[in-house]
Parts: sequence; C-alpha cells; structure tokens
Amino acid sequence: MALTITEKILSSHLVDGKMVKGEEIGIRIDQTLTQDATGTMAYLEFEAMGIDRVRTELSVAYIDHNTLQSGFENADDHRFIGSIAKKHGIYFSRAGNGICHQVHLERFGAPGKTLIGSDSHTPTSGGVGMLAIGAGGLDVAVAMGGGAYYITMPKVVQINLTGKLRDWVSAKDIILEVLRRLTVKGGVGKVIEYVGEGVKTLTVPERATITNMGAELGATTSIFPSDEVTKEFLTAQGRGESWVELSADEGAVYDEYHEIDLSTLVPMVACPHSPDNVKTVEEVGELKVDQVCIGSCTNSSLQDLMKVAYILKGKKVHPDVSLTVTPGSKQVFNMLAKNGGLSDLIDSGARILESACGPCIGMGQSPNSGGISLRTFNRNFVGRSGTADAQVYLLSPEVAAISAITGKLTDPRTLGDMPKYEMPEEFDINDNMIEPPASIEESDKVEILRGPNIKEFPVADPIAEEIKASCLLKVGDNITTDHIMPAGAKILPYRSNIPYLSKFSFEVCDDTFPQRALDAGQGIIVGGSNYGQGSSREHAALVPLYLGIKAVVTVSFARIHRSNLINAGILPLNFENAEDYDKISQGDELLIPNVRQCIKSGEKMCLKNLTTGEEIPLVAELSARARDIILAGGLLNFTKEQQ
Ligand code: MIC
Ligand code: SF4
Repeated sequence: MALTITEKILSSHLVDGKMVKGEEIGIRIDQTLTQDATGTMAYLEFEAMGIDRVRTELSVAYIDHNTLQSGFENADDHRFIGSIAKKHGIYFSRAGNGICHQVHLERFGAPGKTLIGSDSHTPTSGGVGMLAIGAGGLDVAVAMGGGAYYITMPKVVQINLTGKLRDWVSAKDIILEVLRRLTVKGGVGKVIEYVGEGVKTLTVPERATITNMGAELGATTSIFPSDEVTKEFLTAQGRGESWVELSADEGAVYDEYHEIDLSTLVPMVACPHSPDNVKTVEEVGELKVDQVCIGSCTNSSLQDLMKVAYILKGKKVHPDVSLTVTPGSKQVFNMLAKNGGLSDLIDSGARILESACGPCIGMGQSPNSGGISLRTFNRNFVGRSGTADAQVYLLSPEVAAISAITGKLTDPRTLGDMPKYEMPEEFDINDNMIEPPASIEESDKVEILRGPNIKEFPVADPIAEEIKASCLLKVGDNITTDHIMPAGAKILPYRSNIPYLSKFSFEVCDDTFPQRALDAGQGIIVGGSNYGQGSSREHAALVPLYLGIKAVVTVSFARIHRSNLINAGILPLNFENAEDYDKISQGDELLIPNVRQCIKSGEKMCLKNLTTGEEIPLVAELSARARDIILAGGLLNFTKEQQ
C-alpha cells in the first residue's frame, strides 16, 4: 500500500492500537525534549514515577524560556533541572545555548524518528523529516520512562508546493498563507505534509519555519520529506550519518489536498490578535511602528539573520523604533559574529538579546502602551507581549528589518534585487553548553538540587459519580492557554508553584475567577470552539485542578490542552449540539449525574441546568485509555496503578 510520510513513521513506531483514522494509537518515542518553563513540572512528575534512567534514545532538557533571572526562582529551577538531568540520563542544554527548537533542529533532529517535547512548537524538527509533536509535560515524563505516547490517528493533509518564492518573499509568508486558508483550528486532528517541486527550493531552516508555525493551525504536527537538502544540512551540522531518505510513496492517499504556487505569494502579516488574521503587507498599508522584534523559534536561523544583517547594513534603525534581534542559538550567534553580520546589526542600532525565547513569551521587551510591535514570532495573542493593549503583528524577518529602518510597515520588495543566500557547507559546531548526563555508575552520587520555589503540585481524586457545581466561568471561541494561564516575566518564574500561579488564571478574561473558584470549592468552565489553543503548558490544566474545576464543557478543544485536562484528571466534555452553548450562563447551577457510569459505558451524559431547568446532552469522546485515566484521577495515578 502506498503510504504518506506520516503513515510510514507512525507504522514503524506503533506499539498500541490500529492505524485507523480517529482512533487512538500508542507510538514509541525515540527522543524527548523539555524546556524550563514546562520542564520543572515535567521532571517533578518524572520523579514521582520513580524511574531511574530515561529509556529513550535521547532526551534533552533545555533552558531557554525563563532566562530573566530577576529573583532566585529561575536560577533555582535551572539548577534543579540540570541536576535531575544529570542523574537520570538526560542531556542538559544550558541557558544561553539557544531556543530548544532551534538547537534541537541543529544538533539532534533526525529524519524518520519520533520526538515529543513539552512545548507546542516541537514540530520545528519536522523540517528535517522527523515526526515531532508537542505534548504536556506528563506525557513527556511518561515517554522518558519508556511509555508510549498516545495520539488520535491523524488525518493527513497534503500541501503541494509548486514554483519558487520571489525575491523578498519568505518561508514565513508560506505558513501565513496556510494559516489564512486553514485558520487556527484547521489543523486539529491532522498532520500537514508538504510535498512537491517547491519543497526542493526551500532550505531546512525555511522548512522549519513552516513546521514550527504549523502549531498555530492546531495540527498534531507538520512534516517535510527528507531529501538531498536535508542531507546537506545534516552533513553541514556534522551529523550526516543520521540522514535517511524519506518521502511519501507514489499514489499515497491524503485526506485533504491543497496547492500553493510559491511564485504567487507576496509579503504578509498576521494582524492582532490571532495568527490566522492574515493580510498582505500592502493591504495593511503604512502602519507606524514602535517596536520590531526579530527572533523566536520561528525565525532566528543564521539564514534569517543574515538577511536581516544585509538589510540593516550601513543603515540606521528609525529613531521612533526599538529593534531587538535574538539569534536562535549559540551556533547562529557565533557564526553571525564570525562572519561580520553581527557587527552590521550592532552598527544599525539593533538591541542584541541572548539566545532565548525572550520577548516572544513576554520575558522582557514589552511594548509601550498601545504600541505597535512587528514580530517575527508565531503568536500574537492579547497580552502575551506583556502589554495588555499592544498591537502585535507577525511577519517575516525581511519585512521586520526594512520596517525597522523606515519606521512603518514596509514591503521589502522595494529593496531591489535580493542577494542569494548560500547555506554554509559547515556549521560552527561546539556543543560545550550541552552537558552530558552522568554515567549509570556515577548517577547515584548526583544530588538533586531543589530550591524553595518548588512547591507540591496538585493530583486529582478519582472522578466523582456526580458533578454538582456552578458554571464559574463562561468564555467564547479560541480561548488560548495564555488566557487560561498567562506567562510573562512576572509569573513565569512560578511554574513550579501552582498555588501562586493560580492567582493569575483567566486574568485577561475575568480577574475575579481565581478567588470565586477557591470560594466555591468546585466548579465547571464553559467554553466555545478550539478551547485551549496555543501552548502545551500543563499548568493550564493543573491550575484549574487546584482551583477545583471538575469539568470543562466546550464546543471543541485544542489537542494538547484536551490531553492535559485528561492527564490532570479534569473531565473534558463537548456539547452534542453546539447551539446548546447558549443554554448555560455564568453563575448557573449545573448537575452532571452518573458521571463514572457514563464514562465506563461510553453513554452520553446529560447536564441539567438547575437554574433554567434545561437538559443538555454532552459527549465525552474518551478513548478506552482516557476513560481509565479519568476514572483513576489523572495520568499519574493511572501510571502508578499500572506499575
Ligand atoms: C509558548 O510559545 O507559548 C511557550 C511558552 O513556548 C509554550 C510553553 C510554555 O508555556 O511553557 C508552548 O508553546 O508550549
Ligand atoms: Fe520560546 Fe516563543 Fe518558541 Fe514558545 S514560541 S518556544 S516562547 S520562542
């Protein structure tokens, strides 16, 4: 049978279930990654599972999110992660070495392998033909322990790329076009596979920009074939031996087909406040700009920054604009320094930041009040930049760089001919910021260094037979994990302190929610479609758990957040009829009877709105394994029961 790339990798890693679309399958995970903002919790969970040494081929712990050390908290967490990594067989990429996805692509990503990471942009490594999926920290902990990772067997979408990008149009414009067409929920339950003649015209970093931002489609992941371009990239990274050829078979059948003629694309922007609110630069017009930020795991490769350096060379950043540039990794940073590009950036007036997530997650560089910020990042949700009323636009490094000079949104095609970028034949390889783990013999001697920032995390009780609680919060469509559990410099240091974090839950929607929830003791949240899109942070489930949320009832969920709710022991439920969303108001008293019985039997549940007297049918859509997890009170309890 002719197979897609996705089907090839899934079938070679299948350990549980059948490859029937829509059914749950368990796959073997070759590699895992964590970052510090989700990692501290993931390693606490890993510890709670009592496993001595990781059972993957490779596990890496990165420090890249919480690098603003404005108190002891982040530094303590870094030390904790470093020590636990050393003890349990995990490589440790230290603060300053770069953004997890950029470094993983450079140093570890391998075609045909599976990777899960406690970060939603893990699909970046799909740029080298790896099946790389974002997951909750607990799922990563289980995979580190050798457990399978469970996903719904995805539909596979083909995006056929034809033609070639025109000068000054870039990979970012390709993914913005995909987002424009498919929207932020268009990828849910799907893997996006890129095929066609146009693929050959794209370098690995360009492919990685596209797979990275596939996360914003809600897709399970995105993947490119592994071809000669991949081979050259891996060889230049000194890892030619990890290359294998990988492409879809002739005649492979896809669930959806799309075609993009690259030669028709023009520079684009995603306007506030959603990555799918895409317009052409021309349509938006000459917007006056306050800030330009270049970097993030989407656009911080050497190729991206060399283009930026070329545009800025001999020019001056506009006096009304603050420009920041973040090289994605130490490798990029150092190569830029050695080839003189860095000097061009510094000369122009760019503010150079360390290789980390930085402004992308609100760790510094918040824009001025009502500021217009152009960013090469992947998310522009309200408040994410740290300034509640900022207007964030997402775009390519080329548009960002030229706009930083002119002070207004500018189409880079006004720059004349674009010089051809040549990929280096050899990257600068120096892994001295990646600490290897202790040997098995030495690991006993490694002490785990825990700071006072680490507090106990909540574990659910097995779900009750009846849920009687009020609707503590009703929210609309496309609620992001940045709404549920915001990030940013002020609270990100408390990712291992759930009680403290809980004070900020849903702050952007209703800042009375946390206290009302604590007062009520238990509650239900009601949401619209695509609830929980965005980050993989399991804190968006652990915090509601701590606040007594027993069930979340929505029109539909985003994939990772739904799994995180189940893992935490919170019941995710869907309205059988989407219109019933209107039959519940915030404050209504609700009753869901026979919960355990319905979960066991798979029968529909009936929610009684005790305030209005209406009865609302709900569906749980739980796989057999998810049912057992919910009944056990979350994945940790379930895993312990199984052990
Ligand atoms: C993000 O881009 O939202 C983050 C911060 O990288 C998150 C992870 C987190 O919240 O720690 C993600 O994408 O999963
Ligand atoms: Fe870091 Fe931003 Fe990438 Fe998230 S999206 S991993 S915060 S750079």
